Amino acid sequence: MSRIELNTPILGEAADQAAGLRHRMARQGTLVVNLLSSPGAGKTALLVATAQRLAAEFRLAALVGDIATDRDAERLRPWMPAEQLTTGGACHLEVPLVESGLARLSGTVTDTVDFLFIENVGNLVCPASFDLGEHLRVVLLAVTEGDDKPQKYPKAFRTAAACVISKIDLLPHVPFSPAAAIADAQAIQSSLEFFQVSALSGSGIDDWCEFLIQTRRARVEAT
Ligand SMILES: Nc1nc2c(ncn2[C@@H]2O[C@H](COP(=O)(O)OP(=O)(O)O)[C@@H](O)[C@H]2O)c(=O)[nH]1
Ligand SMILES: [Mg+2]
Repeated sequence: MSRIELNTPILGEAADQAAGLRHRMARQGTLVVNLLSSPGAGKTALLVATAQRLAAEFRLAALVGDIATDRDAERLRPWMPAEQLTTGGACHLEVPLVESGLARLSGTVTDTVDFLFIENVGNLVCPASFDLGEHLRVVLLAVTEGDDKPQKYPKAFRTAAACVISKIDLLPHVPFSPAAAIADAQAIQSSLEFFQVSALSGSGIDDWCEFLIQTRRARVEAT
């Protein structure tokens, strides 16, 4: 009986593309950070708050995925070069779209950057399955979403290295237990690092930015 291998070459090609991008970025000293969350958890707001802390010392750039519009790239451009990746309906980003964004960025970013942030399409399901060649995957969970989400969307938490609990300024107004969310996420992946931040008040942003700097030092500066 003959056997037909389905998917394998395509998945192999995608893995090679992701590994190639990761290696190329590490060699030039760029830490690639892939941000995942449901829509509205605060990815763009976190990037603005991050840029406000880091832009004086580091070169930053962003690629922003959305199904439609370039509104997030517009929001980020006062702070860093940013290009929108419009998927036209697809629920996640893939490496070829990231590469096309990088090619467009090279029009404005002549030098290599220290941090490349990729804001994924708002969705806790599909983006978890696609390696974009990042060095650091971060999942955001806003306190307004409920502390039960890690167990409901385990892959996003299993594949991330860090979890940002966002909008903590709203904690007094919503029934959300950071301890419960952290315990559930740790049950999925014990090595997750947690940050409780508010992009609005700035609370927790310094620790988050220090983590980014240390991760860059460990992952790409030495290569
Ligand atoms: N209270 C509060 N609101 C926030 C915070 N971060 C983002 N938001 C608001 O949440 C909404 C969605 O934020 P946005 O950054 O667009 O989320 P994204 O879709 O994940 O990029 C906007 O109305 C933001 O102003 C925060 O730390 N605290
Ligand atoms: Mg956004």
